[in-house]
Order: sequence, then structure tokens, then C-alpha cells
Amino acid sequence: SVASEDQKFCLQEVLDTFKMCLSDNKEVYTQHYVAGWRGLVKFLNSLGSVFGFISKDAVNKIQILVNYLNGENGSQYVTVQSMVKYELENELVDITKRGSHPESGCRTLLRLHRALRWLELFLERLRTSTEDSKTSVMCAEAYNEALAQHHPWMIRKAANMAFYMLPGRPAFFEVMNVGPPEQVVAMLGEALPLISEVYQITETLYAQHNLLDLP
Ligand code: 1PZ
Repeated sequence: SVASEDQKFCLQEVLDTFKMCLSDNKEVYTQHYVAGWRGLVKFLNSLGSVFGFISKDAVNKIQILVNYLNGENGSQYVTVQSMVKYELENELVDITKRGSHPESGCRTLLRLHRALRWLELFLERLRTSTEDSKTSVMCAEAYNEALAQHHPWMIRKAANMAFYMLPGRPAFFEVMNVGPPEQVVAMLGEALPLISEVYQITETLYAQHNLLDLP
């Protein structure tokens, strides 16, 4: 029915959220960034419970940032740029080793930021894949390029095992609920430059402030 179609999850809507992330002067809105991740987590959950340990960590990090946004200093967290400035000026970030600020907004967002690079690489592989391409291989390649170096051995092992449980390309496209494969490819072609821009802006900001290795 039309009603149930409406409620179905659609990846396009999620990726559209990243469009709203950028302000006119190219600052990244924390609220929309977090909303984008929420949608991705929903998508991940719809792929099966073996990914629970991944979505649990993402949800935890989303919640940390939401708590800052809704907290008494919420106005300082409106953009990633204002968050970085505020937390650094007020010494709210553990810079070299974990100390009194183990859950700073800066280090928490950095984890999602690194995962956004994984997403970009994975979706780009998906976009250019052929019918017989394996989602598990594309996912693992993107993971090994963007995230593996930031994870301890145990997580790497668990992640690579979970990748084998990913549905094949046809089923994966189906869950995205965008339409026929050509439409998925077109949608990815539109979404990827936006995701890439949000990633690059954050990357440059973090690099300028030497925040890329926060513990
Ligand atoms: C479609 C297949 C989904 C594969 C997802 C690929 C990413 C694998 C990430 C594995 C994370 C394992 C759980 C916990 C990891 C944490 O240790 C790290 C570092 O945080 P810290 O320990 O320093 O607090 N967390 C992360 O790296 C954040 C991972 C977020 C992953 C979100 C994935 C969303 C997937 C969207 C699907 C379209």
C-alpha cells in the first residue's frame, strides 16, 4: 500500500541529510551531521543484528554529541567549527592521552568523521560496481583503507567477520529502497560529492588544529 511505502526506509533521504550539513559559509551543522548518522544507523540495523556492535558504538557517539547540543552550552556546539573553538579554548579536550575529558565532542566527532571516509569509499565502490561485485569485499576494502588503522586487532577481526554477513549487491540495493539499480547508481552519484565535501571541510578543520590523532 501507499502508506506502508511511505514508512519504508529510504537511503536517499538519509544521504540528503548531509546536504543540510553545510551552512552558507561552509560550516558543518552538528545537528544535521548527527541526524545523518542516525539515519545510517537505522539502515545498518535493517541489515541484521550481527551489526549490532557497530551500531551500538555509533549510537553511543551520536548520543554524546546530542547531549552537548541539548546541554547548557549547546549554543557552542551548533557547528563543528564552533565546537572545536569552544572546547579548545576551554581546555575541554584530551590532546595527547586520555585524561579528564575522555568524551569530548572533538574526539567523539573524530570517530564518526573517520567512519564518514569509510562510507564515502564504500559508496563510491558500490556506485561503480557491477552485478557480480561482492558487497563484503567492497566494504572490507573501504574499511581497510579508511578505518582499520584506527582500530585495535579485536575490532578489526570482528568487523571483517561481520562484513561476510552483508547481503549481496542485489539485496543490498533493495534495502536501500531507492529504485532499480540505475537509479541507485544515479542517487549515489549525486550524494557522494556532498558527503565528500562535508568530510573534506571537517578534515581540513581538524588538521589545522592538530586534532586528527585525538585519543
Ligand atoms: C554496511 C556495513 C556496515 C559496516 C560498517 C563499517 C564500519 C565498521 C566499524 C566497526 C566499529 C566497531 C565498533 C566500535 C568501534 C570503536 O572502538 C571505534 C573507536 O571509538 P573509541 O573506541 O575510540 O571510542 N568507533 C568507531 O570507529 C566509530 C564507528 C562508527 C561506525 C558507524 C557505521 C555506520 C554504518 C552505516 C551503514 C551504511
